[in-house]
Amino acid sequence: MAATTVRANGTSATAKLEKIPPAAHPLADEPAEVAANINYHAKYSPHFSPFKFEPEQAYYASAESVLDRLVQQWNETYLQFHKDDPKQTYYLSMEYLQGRALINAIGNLNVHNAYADALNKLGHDLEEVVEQEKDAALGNGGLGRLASCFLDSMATLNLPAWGYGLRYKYGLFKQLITKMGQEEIAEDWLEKFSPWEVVRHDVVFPVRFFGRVKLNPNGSRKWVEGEVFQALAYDVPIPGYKTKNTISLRLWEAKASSGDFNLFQFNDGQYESAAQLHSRAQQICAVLYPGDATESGKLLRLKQQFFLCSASLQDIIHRFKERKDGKDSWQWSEFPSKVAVQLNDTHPTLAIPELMRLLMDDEGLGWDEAWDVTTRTIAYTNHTVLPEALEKWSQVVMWKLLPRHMEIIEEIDKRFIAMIRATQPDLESKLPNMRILDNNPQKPVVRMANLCVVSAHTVNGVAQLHSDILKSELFADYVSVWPSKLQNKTNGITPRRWLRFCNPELSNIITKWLKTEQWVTNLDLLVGLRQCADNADLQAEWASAKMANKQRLAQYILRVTGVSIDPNSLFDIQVKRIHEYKRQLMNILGAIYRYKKLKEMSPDERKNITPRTIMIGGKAFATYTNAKRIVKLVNDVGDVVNTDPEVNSYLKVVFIPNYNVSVAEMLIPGSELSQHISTAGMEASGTSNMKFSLNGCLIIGTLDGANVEIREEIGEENFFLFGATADQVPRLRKERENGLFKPDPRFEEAKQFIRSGAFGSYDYNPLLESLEGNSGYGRGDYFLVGHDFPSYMDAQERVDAAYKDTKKWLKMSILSTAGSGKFSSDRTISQYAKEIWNIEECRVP
Ligand code: NBG
Repeated sequence: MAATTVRANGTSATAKLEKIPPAAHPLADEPAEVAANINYHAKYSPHFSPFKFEPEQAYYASAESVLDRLVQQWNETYLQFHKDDPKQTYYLSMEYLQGRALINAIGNLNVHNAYADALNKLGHDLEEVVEQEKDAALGNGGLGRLASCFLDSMATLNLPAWGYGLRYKYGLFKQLITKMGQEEIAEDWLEKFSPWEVVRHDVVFPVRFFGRVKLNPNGSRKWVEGEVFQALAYDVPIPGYKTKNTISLRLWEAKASSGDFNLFQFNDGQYESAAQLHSRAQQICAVLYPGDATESGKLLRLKQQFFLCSASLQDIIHRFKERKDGKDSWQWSEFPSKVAVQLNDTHPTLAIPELMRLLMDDEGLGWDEAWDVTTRTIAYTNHTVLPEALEKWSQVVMWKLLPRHMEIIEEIDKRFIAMIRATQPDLESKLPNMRILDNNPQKPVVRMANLCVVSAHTVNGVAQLHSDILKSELFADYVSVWPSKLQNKTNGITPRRWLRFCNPELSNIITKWLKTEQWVTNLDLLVGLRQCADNADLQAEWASAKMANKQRLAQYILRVTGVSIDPNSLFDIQVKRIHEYKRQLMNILGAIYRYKKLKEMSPDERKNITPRTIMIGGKAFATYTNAKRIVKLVNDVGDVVNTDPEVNSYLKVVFIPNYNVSVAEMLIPGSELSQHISTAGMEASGTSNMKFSLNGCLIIGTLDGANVEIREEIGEENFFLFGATADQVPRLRKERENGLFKPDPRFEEAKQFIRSGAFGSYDYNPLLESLEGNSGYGRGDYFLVGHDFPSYMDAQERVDAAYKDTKKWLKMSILSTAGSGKFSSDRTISQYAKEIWNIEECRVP
């Protein structure tokens, strides 16, 4: 095999390279021309010394070859947008979890096979080449991945839209599992370079921090002095699926200018102070979510947020004015008919006062006109109801960093109060909670979510249940003021990355049985599988695809953890950020109970047990101690269970290290059961639940987030439901406080087993304490693990029984895929386009 020879020395590939003459074929789609174009890049866009053509070199040359075509399509798309001048959407997000780009790009461009053949001619294997790419992980979890799925759908639907974000040097950390548990190490995705970004040296905007507000003689105000950095644009192409439309993800990088470099000081040996502003510029985009425990950490995060908002809005205004230039007369009031700005959570809230400032102080608009433009332009998506995740910025810090914006925010707050008093005096008592400023003298803060609700024309939640909770709880007071401001937009995922490309085996079966590939862009067509869910041939094909994916996954697990798992066991997976509300602790307690029971059984009794492999993966925030203890516990349980010869053919527990987009692409196709078991009312939506279900994986879960809708779509008989509902949670917490909670013996037994030292001597008491007592900080089982545990274990028994009936299980699996059509991000984005942004497709012919 070519790939193995290459891995051995790379010389065979170099020899093959010699035989293919390098030639520029930017639009090649025949393997021979593609190979020539790859070779062209290997020769004439060199990044390495010329003697090697190993998988790494092949990756960079292939990516550059793909970029040729993307650039062509990109330019055509820009041109089309320029010509048609449609209303455009600008999606502002502090996070994008793009993952790898190569396999996605050649899939969307429909040149996958051509690249596979071309690389073969060059002595390489596409799969191995693809593995060379580092994940672009400029995000934490669901929120960032959602933004990336949205970009894919915007491009595929030919929508005139842009993504804006920051070009962090270090994205999400790499998770290392050691004897101590999780360790974080910096992941430099730009270490060599990213072939997917194009720096736009002509797109640069100044961004100011600190300084003061100057009052002009005419009464206008101007923000002056302070520090000024340059925001430089790096564009990443986002190709649509089988369309020429290719849109941009514009990532800003902070720079200081050469004028800020003190040559005199430098020559005088004062190297640090000579380049002070340069090193401060580097800090801005150095890391995603710098720790904010310290004051300087908080300041840095606020700087990042403002940097994104200011650069993006200047760019948006610049583009708007560019179109208007040369036209006889135009008005700022037309701005909202050309521009829609979507705030992805509250992180880019400063776009609101920044747009006000740019319109008033730079463009000379009055308050009322600027406010009218701003509020008709901006919309806000809420992604959480967790109080600790609702951003509140210290007024003291804000006055220091952004004095003009604080003036504007105070004015918005003042006018909001006046409006309520004038129009809804009955809400007077609610005002302290509704207003933007919280002037608590101990710690005066700005409530970013309130600023968004007051200023945006539309506010949306991300699943029906979540949107209902926003209306009835978090934002309930605003509903009577603006009855139609709150909407729901249930999240979605791109079917390209999350089925078509990550699971080609299953995709081919679906295409064969539906007799069309249209489902890739019209996911509702999957319902067509329902009528053949009982068909023995389909079931056999379905089972063999699943088995192939499970085997691939088992090899991966062996490679990264050293644990060998049995592809004939039930593959049960929970992967997501580690958080107490997501209740990985319940999962591992269940595994512990299962282990204990297995130990107590006779060999004959064990023979009736459904063998299981429980896989748990996810990153814990570096300073979140309980989350880290959970990671440690899963690893410790795995160490004991997996090496216990008595039971380890019936149970394995594996912690999957460094969960990220690429790992998800491997895990999800090989999964049979996945756990989405958050405390009801706490997970806004979840999106991995959609990915698993789309890939024919059954869900055990609570009535939370999008689980509710998934269950509705696929049928309740195909969903393993358990646990309290969202409306019961407050009462259950009260009852617990009043000492009325009676734990299930199974729950007590599992905890006791940990305390007995069965999984080592690590001190798990602080973690277990969180489940004890009826009240108190970090106690009293706030997430209701104890309450839901018995119904969870019962549901797990139903899973074991169902898995024994292979035909039934396969039918449920097919029905999961068949019912997942609603969860395409194409559906979500079409709804945003129609119901929030009011934009239409602008297709490159
Ligand atoms: C997350 C929610 C998820 C949801 C994603 C995408 C934040 C603040 N929220 O449930 O926890 O699926 O957003 O909407 O990261």
